[in-house]
Amino acid sequence: MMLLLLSTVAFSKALTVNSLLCEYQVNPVGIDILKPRFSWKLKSTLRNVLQTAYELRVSTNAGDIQTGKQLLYTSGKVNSEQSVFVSYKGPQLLSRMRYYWQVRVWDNQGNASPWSEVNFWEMGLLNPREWTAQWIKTNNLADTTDGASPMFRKAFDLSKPVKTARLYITSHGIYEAFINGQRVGNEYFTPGWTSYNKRLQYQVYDVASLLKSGGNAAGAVLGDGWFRGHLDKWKNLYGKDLSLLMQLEITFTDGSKTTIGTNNDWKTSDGAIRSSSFYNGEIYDGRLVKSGWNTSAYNDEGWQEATVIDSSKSNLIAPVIPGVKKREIFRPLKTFVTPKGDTVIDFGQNLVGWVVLKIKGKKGDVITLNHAEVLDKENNFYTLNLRHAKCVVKYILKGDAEEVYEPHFTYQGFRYVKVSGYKGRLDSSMNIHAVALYSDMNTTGNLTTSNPLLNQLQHNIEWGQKGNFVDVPTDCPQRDERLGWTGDAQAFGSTAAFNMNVSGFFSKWLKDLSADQRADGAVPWVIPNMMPKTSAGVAGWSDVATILPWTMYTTYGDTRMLEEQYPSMKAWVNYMRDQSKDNLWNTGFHFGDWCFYTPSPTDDSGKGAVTDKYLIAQTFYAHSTQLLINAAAVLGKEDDVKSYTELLNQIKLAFQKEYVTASGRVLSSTQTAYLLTLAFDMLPEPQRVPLAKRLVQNIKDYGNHLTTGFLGTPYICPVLTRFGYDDIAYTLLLQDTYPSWLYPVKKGATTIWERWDGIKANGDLQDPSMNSFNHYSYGAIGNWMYHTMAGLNTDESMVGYKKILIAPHPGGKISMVDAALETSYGYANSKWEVSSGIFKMDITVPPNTTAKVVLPGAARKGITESGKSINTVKAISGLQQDNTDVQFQVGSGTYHFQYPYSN
Ligand code: RAM
Repeated sequence: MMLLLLSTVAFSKALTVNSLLCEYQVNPVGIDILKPRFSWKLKSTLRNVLQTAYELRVSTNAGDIQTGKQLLYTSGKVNSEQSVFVSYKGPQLLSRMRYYWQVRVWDNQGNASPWSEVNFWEMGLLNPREWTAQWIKTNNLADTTDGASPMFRKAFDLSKPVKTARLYITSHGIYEAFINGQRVGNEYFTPGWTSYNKRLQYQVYDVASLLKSGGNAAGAVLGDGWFRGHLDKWKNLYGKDLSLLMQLEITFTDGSKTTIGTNNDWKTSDGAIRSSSFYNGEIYDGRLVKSGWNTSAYNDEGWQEATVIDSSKSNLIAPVIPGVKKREIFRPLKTFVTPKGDTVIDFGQNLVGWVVLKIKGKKGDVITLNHAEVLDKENNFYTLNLRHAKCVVKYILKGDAEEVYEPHFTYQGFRYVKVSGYKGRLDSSMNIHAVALYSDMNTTGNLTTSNPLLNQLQHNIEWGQKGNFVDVPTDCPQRDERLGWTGDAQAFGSTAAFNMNVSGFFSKWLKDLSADQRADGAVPWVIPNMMPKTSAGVAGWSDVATILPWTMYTTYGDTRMLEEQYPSMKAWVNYMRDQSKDNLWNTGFHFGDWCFYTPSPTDDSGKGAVTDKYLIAQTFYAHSTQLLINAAAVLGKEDDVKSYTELLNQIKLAFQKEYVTASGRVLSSTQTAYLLTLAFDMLPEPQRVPLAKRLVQNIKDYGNHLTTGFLGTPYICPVLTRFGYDDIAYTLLLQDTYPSWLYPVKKGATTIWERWDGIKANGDLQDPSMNSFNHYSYGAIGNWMYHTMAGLNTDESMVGYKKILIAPHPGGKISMVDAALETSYGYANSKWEVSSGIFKMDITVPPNTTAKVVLPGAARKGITESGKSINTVKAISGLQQDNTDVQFQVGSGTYHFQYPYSN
């Protein structure tokens, strides 16, 4: 009887588990993590749900796992609330093996979930010796940067039916692979950009469905990519030769196996891609297409033998996240002729990707596409700000009935496309469209307000992120730069983590940071580092080494990542310590508060907001040390906590001695100096409030404008809020004259600009040598918009949103803010609305989390939840009236609060 009862409880539908992840992916094929971690989400119709236990099981056979027999590993029932990053603890995992897993959970309401659906992960090649394929290159002497793309092919016969087939592939340069004429996978610019000499990713594809019995062919085309293409003023940075490593492993239904690997049996030639580079674009000659070159029937007599080269395989790694994929499609908004006579298409959005053509014409006709982000004052096509990047795509027609073309190894940042040479009609939305390409990350955040300008700002922040998260976080996506600038990434990281799931994206990039960090601890300006070794170790840029791991840890609760980055974090802090004299870091080159406000054309009255670079260095030295201490505490490194806490005290004392006057003034008298001093607690408690007053005065002195650059901007609204100046924070947020966030919005921006005045008030464009219209740094305000305006964040006491802090700060005459976030536990929502003296607050707290809620401007007795007194809600505890707020803890579920409110 007892048993029967238990089993009825066990299959209650009130609780299910879904959204299974292995590491950062759903069903990853080809990982090399030996202790992968599992995450799942609970789904429940009830309120106040916490997981009390879980059970995991793993099998190498999908059928067996369902029966619970012949399991490779079972965790047994583990009493734990952990549902994110739960580590595999079973027997050693083997190369190539696919593992199936599922999970079930129990909750605090007496429910047990059924077993989840079965997911899987598959291991890559764990030992470099398992690569029997050889690196091959073309022996065409004309094969150089900007030259024609080399192609490789191999025909082979399969006489038995195929059971499984995997393609393991990487390249020096970027590749597109084909089997029997079909493109393999849906990723672009593979194998992606990493610190190639130390870490080169390979991809694994399930290609069984592309094979057939009889004649087959495998092939690949290579492009310069990051490997030998132009990067800044350099090229051939990782080598001069493009090469390919491709290993096709086939298992037949009878259990026998065969491997087709690159070697000197492979044939090579070139074809239609005459030149292809990220900065310059692509030249494609349709007349030179070698039709069917990647099929078995093709006659490759004229092709040469590929040359085997001796190149390392010991740097090969499996990716932790998928690469760049095609995302949104844009149809032309309008096509027009400029005053200079150019035919231009406006796609309505500054996007990053390319244009797809579907056209008809005569053989040999040339269509040229130029790309631009903006038009100039006279509405002419403007490309000066692209500097040396040509951004031109040229397509030479074959003369077929209809030709479809898109570029291969290039991408452009553009809103406008100038079309020349085309004689057909461009007005039909069918024949030309643009497609955005960026790293495959799930959108997690959604923020809407009652203010359309703020909604456009949020849109611009999101598109700044999409356009610049192209395998690595770049500063900009259009000019001859597009590099992994560290300062920009540290400024924007926390905002990025609201908009999209960036945990795998940044964990990949942070590994490259560790790989490229100098032996003395200096962190390069850009990651992957392609600059001289001396381009390293600057305040506010190199600090990405501590800031980003900490942000990722607090957002996603990824302790292993923190542990892996810890040596890098510590090395960076030690570098600053080693540079310092008497605990003061005041040497070396620094970028300072990049792109801060300066009046133009002259600065006679000294309004330029120049912040002393060494003051900045000292504050970031302290900040990084603090984050190192935080990480050490999480990881249980008590000795480090102790010694770096002592160091931190010395750093702050040295700061006070050098940069703070007896009356509490700080050198320099700029917003950024005040902000960094306050944000990083550089002053003793009693001096902070007076300094915050100076900050506010300074903002007023500039007519309620910010003057901050890349380093100060992320802190301005958070610091104002912390010291009780929400009103000033809102004034800055809603300011729409230069310099401000809404000024570009009013000028028609669809992305975040590099400079506060990329387009000046009179319509003139800023200095073309530095005027990107897609540079996400200033988008760092997004963090405050989610965190404070909407009031949605993780509670610091339980990171990764295990406990959520819902504490909105209404203001700025905004009547509605609605922020939703897909956390690691599920959907969280904070929506507030003020109208006719009533404050409405709708919140959703995902299962297996709790929230601390702070209702602003509330009196306890006036609050209702779903129409009933708040006192009657069971899931609420610890109700407490503060000065003007009411706070409490709440369990999972959706709640609708309402109370009288006056603002
Ligand atoms: C510029 C980049 C980047 C900035 C550095 C200092 O070239 O665009 O945004 O971080 O310089």
